[in-house]
Amino acid sequence: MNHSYPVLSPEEAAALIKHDEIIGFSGFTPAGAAKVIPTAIAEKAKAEHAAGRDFKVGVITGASTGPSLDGALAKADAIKFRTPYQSDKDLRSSINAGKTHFFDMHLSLLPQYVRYGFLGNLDWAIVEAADVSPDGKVLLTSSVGAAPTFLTQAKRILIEINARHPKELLGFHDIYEPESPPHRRPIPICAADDRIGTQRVWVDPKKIVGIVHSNCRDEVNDFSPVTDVTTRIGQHVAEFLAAEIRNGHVPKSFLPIQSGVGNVANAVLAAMGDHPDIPRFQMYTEVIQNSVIELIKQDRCSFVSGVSLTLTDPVLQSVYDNLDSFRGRLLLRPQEIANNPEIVRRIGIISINTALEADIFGNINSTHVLGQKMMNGIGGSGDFTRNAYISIFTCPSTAKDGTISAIVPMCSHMDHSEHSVQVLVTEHGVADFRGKDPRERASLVIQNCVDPSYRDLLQEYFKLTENGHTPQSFRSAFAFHETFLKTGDMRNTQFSSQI
Ligand code: 0RQ
Repeated sequence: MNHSYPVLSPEEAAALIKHDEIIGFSGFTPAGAAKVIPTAIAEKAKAEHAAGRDFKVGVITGASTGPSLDGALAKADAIKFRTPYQSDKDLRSSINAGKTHFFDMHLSLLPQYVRYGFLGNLDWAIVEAADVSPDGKVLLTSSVGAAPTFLTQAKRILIEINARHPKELLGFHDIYEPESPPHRRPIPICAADDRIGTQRVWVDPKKIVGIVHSNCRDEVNDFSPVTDVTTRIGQHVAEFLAAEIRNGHVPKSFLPIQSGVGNVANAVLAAMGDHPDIPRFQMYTEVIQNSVIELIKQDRCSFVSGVSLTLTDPVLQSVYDNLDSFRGRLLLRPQEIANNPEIVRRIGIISINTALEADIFGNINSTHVLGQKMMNGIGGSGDFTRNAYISIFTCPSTAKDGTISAIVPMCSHMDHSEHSVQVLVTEHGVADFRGKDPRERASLVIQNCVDPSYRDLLQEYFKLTENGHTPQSFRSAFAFHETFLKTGDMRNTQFSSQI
């Protein structure tokens, strides 16, 4: 049956939302996020609080969103809980002040958590779209994320039609939702460019209670310019992979690449494009950042499957102005499919993600600054790392003008264990952990990856105890972190001679 949907103002839409309800918002790093309705919900929350009434909602998204969603709701103290990933500075402050309940999740798991009811029943899906047909077919915008699951699972739906996104995006999405166990079948993707689903999300049009028109930019921040350090990291990754082709570990035709989020990942991809021995390649990734579009334009990348077009305004516009040249080379999928361990293992993805901190044995902290403060979240890094053909982590060897060593005796928080991490790369070089025991790993990291200003200290730590399979000193394992908190510089560390 065909429906015509009521057109609402953002305020009229926000008026429908009640205290304590749970909302699934579209949005992924932060492409395709709903924007005008969440901002209006934040205003409603402020008015409710001023009138002495409680008003907080559960906020679930695909991944991070920008100031109009996470920022506005955090500033209005309107978030009851938040998952699975964030990067807005106001929300981050609220989380780290202990005011917002945030739980950090592997992104591939979020949609099935919603379907299984682990997070409670979704009252609303609030989703940005380029178009919606009278029979309930929703054309998503610059990301898919978890929006299909929110749309199918929520009791009621509000759609933001954002005029910034052209209707010609039809054909750039591949929407597929797996059945729940015990009825789940194999996900039939055997190559990065396989299509298995529909072009739009199909919903019951009776659930759509209104549409709101908007015209807002995606709130993607600029990337930091490539630096000498990030270029050297990228060159080491590219050289390592070129050698893996030469020595026969990786097929000559190469394997699909997954690349993480942030400035370092952006620079690493650019360096891969520049390396003469890396063949034209495909990507099966999550976040499609600016450098990926450049690789497609240079014809270094033949096909990219991802979840979101996390592009700065001019780069997104350059894609929209030339949609036909990207058609058939760019595909957006749900995070549940893009990050699915089954597919990552089957198609042999080479994963490249960024660490905040690594320890000398190859454990990785991607999320917590000095073990306590949440940065963004684990995102998809675990989905890919645990299942990759080769899992690589990159990071600059130091942070904050050298006062922090990114390589420490023991990670202050652990996201990826030594069992899943195969290669560590800094601007100084590569540590290849495959087939190495913990002592061998530590020697490699200290020799190849650590900044020279920390090399002697880490060597001294490693020699403190000769005992055990993984030599550790309980007294000194966090001496770097303690020293930084006391003096502002890890280089002042003095280890206790007692273990
Ligand atoms: O601080 O912002 O104050 O300058 O951390 O560091 O070097 O700009 O790194 O932008 O590449 O992001 C891990 C955060 C790296 C990102 C992380 C400080 C440093 C700087 C940022 P400033 P850079 P990037 C799939 C993959 C987890 C999710 C993931 C991330 C700021 O990649 O969130 O991988 N990853 N998903 O100074 C204290 C240290 C530090 C440190 C760096 N050891 N201690 N501060 N910094 N190291 C995609 C998704 O899932 C969405």
